[in-house]
Amino acid sequence: MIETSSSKGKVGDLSKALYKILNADSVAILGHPHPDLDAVASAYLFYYLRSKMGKASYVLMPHDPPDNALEILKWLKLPLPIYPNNRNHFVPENFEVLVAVEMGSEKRLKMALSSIDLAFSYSEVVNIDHHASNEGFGSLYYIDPEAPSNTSIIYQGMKLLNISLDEISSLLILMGLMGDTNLMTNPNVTPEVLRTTADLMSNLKKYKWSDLVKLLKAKSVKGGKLACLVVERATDRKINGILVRGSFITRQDFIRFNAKPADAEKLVEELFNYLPIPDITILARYDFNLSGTKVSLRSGKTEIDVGSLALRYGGGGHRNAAGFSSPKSPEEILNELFKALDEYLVK
Ligand SMILES: [Mn+2]
Repeated sequence: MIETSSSKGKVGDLSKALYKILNADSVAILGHPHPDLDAVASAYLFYYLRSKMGKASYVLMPHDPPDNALEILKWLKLPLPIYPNNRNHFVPENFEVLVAVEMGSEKRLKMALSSIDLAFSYSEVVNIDHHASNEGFGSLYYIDPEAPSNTSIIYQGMKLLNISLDEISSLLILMGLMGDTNLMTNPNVTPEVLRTTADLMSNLKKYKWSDLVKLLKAKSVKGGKLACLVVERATDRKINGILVRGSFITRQDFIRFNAKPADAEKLVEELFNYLPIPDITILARYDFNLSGTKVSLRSGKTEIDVGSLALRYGGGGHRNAAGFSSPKSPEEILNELFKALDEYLVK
C-alpha cells in the first residue's frame, strides 16, 4: 500500500477573509517564496477587485515571478509587482492588512518577508491558501486543501459575496487554475474544474482563450535550454510497478545558461511529456538562496501521494505536487530519493 497523508478539511471563514481583504483601507499582498502562476494570479485578483472599488494595494513578490506570469500581467494591462529585480517603488510604512497568498505555513511567511526585505508594519494578517500544510494563521484565514488552485478559492469567495465576474477577473482565475493543473493535465482536474473553466471562458470577449494558453505554455529560451538538459539527464526507474523519472540541475548549469530559478520552476512537469509516461517525476535543482537543493515531486496518479513523502524531508505540498529543500547536492539527493522510494512504494 502507498502511504496517504490524512486529508485535512477546509478551515476558516472565506466570506469574512475575502471581505476584509477587499474592504481594508490599506493592503499589502504578499506571494509565497518562488511565486508561481497561481500565486501571482491570486495576488492580482485581490489587487484588481480592490482597484475596481477605487482602493489601492501593493503587490509584493519575494522572488522574481516566472517570465510568462509577467507577460500575462502586461497583456492584461496590470502593473507589475514589486520583486527583487523590480524594487524601485514607494511602499508605505504601515498597512492595515497583509494578505498571505497561498503561503503554505507561517514559516514560509517569515521567509517571504525576509526576502522581500522592506521595512513596513501591518496590523493583521489574512491568509488564503490551498496547501494542506497551512494550519490557518492570521486574524482571518481560509484554507481549502481540496481546491485545485488558490484562484478557485477566490472564485468561490466572489460567489459568496455576490461579486460579478468580469473578463479580467475571469482571466486571472483561469491563469491560476491552468497553472496549478498544468494546463488541465494534472490528476486534480475534475468535472467541476472543467465546469468552472467553461464558466470563466464564457466571460472572455476581447481576450482570446488561445492567446492565454500560448502565454501559459511559453517559457524563456533559457528555460527551454534547461528543459532540454533536464530531459537529456532523466533517469527512469521502475519501482514496484511504478515508473519514477528523476533529473537534476546543478549550480554550473544555471551559470552556463545564465538562467534564473524561475526558468526551472515548471520543469518537473516537463518530465511527463516523454514516453513512457512516468507515474512520478522528481526534479532536484540547485538553489542559490539555500546554497543547497530544491526538490520538486509530482505524482501523475491520485493514489500516489508525494505530499507525505515531501513531509518526511521537512517539506510539504499536495498529494500530487510537493517539494522540500536539502543541503545536499542535486545529484546526491536524487539518488537518495530513488533509494527511499524503494521502501516508500512498497506493495
Ligand atoms: Mn497554488
